[in-house]
Amino acid sequence: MTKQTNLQKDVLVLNLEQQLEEIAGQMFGKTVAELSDQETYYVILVYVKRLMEVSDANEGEKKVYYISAEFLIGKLLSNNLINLKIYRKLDEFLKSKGKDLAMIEEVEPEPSLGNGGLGRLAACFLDSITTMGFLGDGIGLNYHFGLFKQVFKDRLQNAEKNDWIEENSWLTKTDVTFDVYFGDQKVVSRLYDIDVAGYDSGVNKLHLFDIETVDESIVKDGIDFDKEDIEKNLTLFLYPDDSDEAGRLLRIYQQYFMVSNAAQLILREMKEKKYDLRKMYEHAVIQINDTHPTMVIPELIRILVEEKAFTMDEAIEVVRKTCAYTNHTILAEALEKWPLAYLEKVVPQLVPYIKELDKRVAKEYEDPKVQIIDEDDRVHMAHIDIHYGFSVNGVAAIHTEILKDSELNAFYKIYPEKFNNKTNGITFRRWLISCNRELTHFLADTIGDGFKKDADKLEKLLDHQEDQSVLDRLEEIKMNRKKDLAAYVQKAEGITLDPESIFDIQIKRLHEYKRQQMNALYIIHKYLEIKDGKKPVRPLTFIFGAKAAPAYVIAQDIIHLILVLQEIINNDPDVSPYMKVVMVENYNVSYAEKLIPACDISEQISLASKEASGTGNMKFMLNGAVTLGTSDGANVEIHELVGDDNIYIFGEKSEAVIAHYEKADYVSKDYYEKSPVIKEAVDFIVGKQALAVGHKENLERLYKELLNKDWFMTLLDLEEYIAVKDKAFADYEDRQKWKKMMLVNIAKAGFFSSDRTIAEYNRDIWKLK
Ligand code: 8GP
Repeated sequence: MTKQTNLQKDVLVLNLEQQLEEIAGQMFGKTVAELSDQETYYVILVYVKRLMEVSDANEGEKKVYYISAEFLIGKLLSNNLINLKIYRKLDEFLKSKGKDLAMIEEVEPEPSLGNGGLGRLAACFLDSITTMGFLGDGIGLNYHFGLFKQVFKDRLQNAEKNDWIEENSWLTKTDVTFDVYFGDQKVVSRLYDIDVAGYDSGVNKLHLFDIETVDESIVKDGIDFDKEDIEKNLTLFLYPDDSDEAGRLLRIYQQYFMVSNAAQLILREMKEKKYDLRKMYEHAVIQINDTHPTMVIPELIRILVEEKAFTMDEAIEVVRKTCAYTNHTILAEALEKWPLAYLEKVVPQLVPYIKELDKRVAKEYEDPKVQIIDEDDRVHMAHIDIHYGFSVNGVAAIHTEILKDSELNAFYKIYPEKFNNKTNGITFRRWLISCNRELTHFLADTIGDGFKKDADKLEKLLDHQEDQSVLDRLEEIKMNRKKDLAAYVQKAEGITLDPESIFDIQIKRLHEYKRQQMNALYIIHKYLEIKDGKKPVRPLTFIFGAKAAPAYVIAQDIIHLILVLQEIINNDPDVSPYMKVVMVENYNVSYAEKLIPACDISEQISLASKEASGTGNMKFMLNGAVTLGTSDGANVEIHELVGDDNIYIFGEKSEAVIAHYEKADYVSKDYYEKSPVIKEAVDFIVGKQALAVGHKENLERLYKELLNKDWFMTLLDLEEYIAVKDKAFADYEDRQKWKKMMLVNIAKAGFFSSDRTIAEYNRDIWKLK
């Protein structure tokens, strides 16, 4: 980038006030002081986009392309201002015009481009890749309604379309279009870009492909639409319902659309830079985020063979050296296996290549577990990645070990050198600097602001463990965030929270393996204790936030149970002074940014072996919450870092859980019958009180599921969970001890910066300069 553009940026920053006044005049014919918050947001948006446009792009001889079905980026205004280092300047200017930047941030709609952990990780990675000065772009789809909006009606989750794209947005329409073929059917794509600004660094891009014929008006009731009209529906929703064949086919259409565009974009950039395609791997590395982008492998091979005169052997070799795969889950349901017939229908041109890849594997290896196409003619997408990529990584130490030892053991035996661990991380720019300004300022005053670029510097806080004023300030800041949250929840949910109570929070996608139902059973247990006259020393507040996949019936039932408990408990005058339950509606990134800083106890209670990593656990720790969790995912590494005294760990270990699955010897009813405490809590689900408020069908189904199946072993750990949780609540009263725990958790969080994770990806996999 030339000096000229740097200068341009400096001038824009220097003239921030004049620029904003000018844009306000052009857009609305008003001065900044006269603008509404909404208008002010649009004016700032235009200004910040201009600033990023003239910022230095990151440069390099090699680029990482992070392909992902989701990018859960959250609102962008605050983060962009922080990363561009103009937050304070803008804040002061707006104040002088009688405006509050925090209120303006509220106006921004949250992009609906992601679902859960894997999507949020992709967003943190883009921030860190850019901040660390690497050349790296994200590639995904521009979903118009993305993930559904959750609305509670009659204590049930309803799904509505999430209409997030406004006329003025962070998206920039480019003139890049590609032809994408589904067999003989041609569609034309259009690229939209979102600039990604690094912290005190250059910019990269998030490339989002769309189709111009998309028709939002075909979505009628809730989120229903004609699944067969690909030209109209292709980029409407993220993870469209796949409970029928049309839905599953649509997912394949989306995946191919994503990777065909990605392959064309990458090859175009290779050509523009006059790189030798035969050495593509020296200039490009493709990180395949879970299996949704897997078809990029056969697609690239196909193009190299059909259009670039490569032999099959040559194409396979080049692509193998370019592609790396990240696994985010061992849940069978998430390991994609597409019937060959579906691929024949959607992308017949890829099928000969997939068959060829399969044939080569079959020739070399007999083991049925490592074949690409199985006996039922299903294509195992992860197997393509593992055979035809150069790296396979898990996302936390224990997860990678499980992949090596059990889930992918047959592959590990063939390719031990491909397997590596990359423990997840989070960007501190969003999950500390942006969401908890007061804590950030206090930390900077106490230990210097080096931690903003080098997260390990947070450890300096350990020198202040005996410093009473530091401990007291941490407590005070936590109280301030709890008050902020209480005010917000009052407004958003109409529920009054007591900031003096303990805030116990479980926020994540709803899934049986994450065991929100176990938390609900604890709440029932507590409720009955209080009814019995055993009151907690201090009131307790249990907060949930979770969306359930619309086709996942039991997950909906668990939401229903929690909403029923919320109703019963909050309206029971004997109990509500001592405990409250709230399930916040439409939990998303913006809500997380309010909930996490206000949390005392972070619930990370998945069945050991099932949560690949978790990243919420890291965000909570960084904001001074103490983890109550199982030995699962990154909890294990948090435990190692903070030591036994600064975390509450309970439950069966992963080896024992895996053994239960192998021997098929877990019988939930045995636990129910053995323990009066468990029995009482489970029976409550279908007791008179619950049925008076809730729906019989949902509650009975959940009850039966817990008693007769309980695939994720809720009852296995329930008694220990109750004991350890009670211990944590009791310890909270030793305020001095608790404040030190908060301090140690913050101090030890540095390891979980996504800057560290990205440095490791680069060192071991990407090798960018
Ligand atoms: C999540 C894992 O469940 C979580 O433990 C991990 O921290 C996160 O990925 C980032 O690595 N997995 C998913 O979000 C996931 O598998 N989503 C399915 C929709 C594909």
